[in-house]
Amino acid sequence: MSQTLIDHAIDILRKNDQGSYTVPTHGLYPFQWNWDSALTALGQAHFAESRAWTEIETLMAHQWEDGMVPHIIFHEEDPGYFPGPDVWDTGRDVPTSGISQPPVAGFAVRRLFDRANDMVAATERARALLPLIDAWHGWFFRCRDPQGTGLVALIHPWESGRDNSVDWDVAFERVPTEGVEPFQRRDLQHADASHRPTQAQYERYIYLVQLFRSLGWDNSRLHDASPFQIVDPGFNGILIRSCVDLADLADRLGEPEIAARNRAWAQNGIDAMETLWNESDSQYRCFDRTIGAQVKNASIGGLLAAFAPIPKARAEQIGARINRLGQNAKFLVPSQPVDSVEYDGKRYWRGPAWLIVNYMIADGLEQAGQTKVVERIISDSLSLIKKSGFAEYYDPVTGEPCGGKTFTWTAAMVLEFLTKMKEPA
Ligand code: 9WN
Repeated sequence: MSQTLIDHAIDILRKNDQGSYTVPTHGLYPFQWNWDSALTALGQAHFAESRAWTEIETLMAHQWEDGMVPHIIFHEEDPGYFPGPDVWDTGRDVPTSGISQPPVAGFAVRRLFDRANDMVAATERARALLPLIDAWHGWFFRCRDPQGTGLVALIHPWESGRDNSVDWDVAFERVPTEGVEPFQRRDLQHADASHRPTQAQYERYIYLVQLFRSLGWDNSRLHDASPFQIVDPGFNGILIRSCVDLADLADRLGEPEIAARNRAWAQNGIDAMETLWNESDSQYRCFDRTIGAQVKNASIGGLLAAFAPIPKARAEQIGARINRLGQNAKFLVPSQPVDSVEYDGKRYWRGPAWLIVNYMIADGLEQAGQTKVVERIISDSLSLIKKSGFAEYYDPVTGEPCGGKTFTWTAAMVLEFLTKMKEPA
């Protein structure tokens, strides 16, 4: 069984490979996405080590002069996706979007390096990526944390990677829709409307894009100008983990300044993360920076923070919380608790389980010694694949496949999980 799954996963990664970057899935997402690529490289490394490095190099080749790494790179024209390059209008030679995405590349590069068979190539390629990722981290702390709190804010739900999370609902009410240019969504041609964000959410997504565009995509202005500023523990957990991993790599590659800088960012972030802890939920919560208050919701964002080296006691509490969530979710980890009023088991980030998030939570909890819950997360993830194939995400109660099919990062995570866990025959 394992070998069949491995062959299937490799087949998907190959079919979605465009040569120097990989599309998340044909049709629905026909370009390169930022955190998709970083996690995809981990899967590629199992059968094509050099190609894995290329995936991240292609992403970083489109970094902006200010350090930002865009969330989409529009390598080729494709009218099948909205919003395309004309809506973003960022003025790049190869068009890109104008916001970023969870910076998981620092973690991915370190993992590629640790596992490399060709150490000469790995050293050379990691050394070239190191200053680029360092500059990206610096960009986040400069442009998304201008007050120096230690934690960065998202200024668009697409930046979070968890586009329609319940976490954004209240803050999103404050984003107006007046002046939004008429548009036609393309996602509904490829996926079931009941699995996707609503029209009202899309209008606000586009309002923010238009606002940032009107400010010339000047990142020294966007944070303060945005009516949407959310500090997400999951996003910050990814950034912190990438800083820690980049620092370790920098030490090994003889770059002490990069190491020291990233270690300091990580430590500040870990200290500040404590302000997001919510004792009654036994997990972290988002913080709405525009009004200065915690978001009253306990989503997977507050669990994903465990990807960072948070205090052991916090990791234990999160492990226990995930176990409790597993009492009414057959398949861990639901992106929104099944017993919450807003839960919607098929609608994207409002309930479904995602393998990439499972992977990052499992990895962080494993480092914290939470073996039992990690085993359940991995076993549930593989059960979903066996039951429903390589989907974009899954209903955590029924296991039904949702969103896009033959999905790249899902396949990459299966290769990762199968190397961690011996399946029963
Ligand atoms: C917008 C590609 C991306 C993921 C995101 C996921 C979804 C895009 C969309 O697909 O977002 O970036 O158009 O819905 O939410 O996490 O990177 O797989």
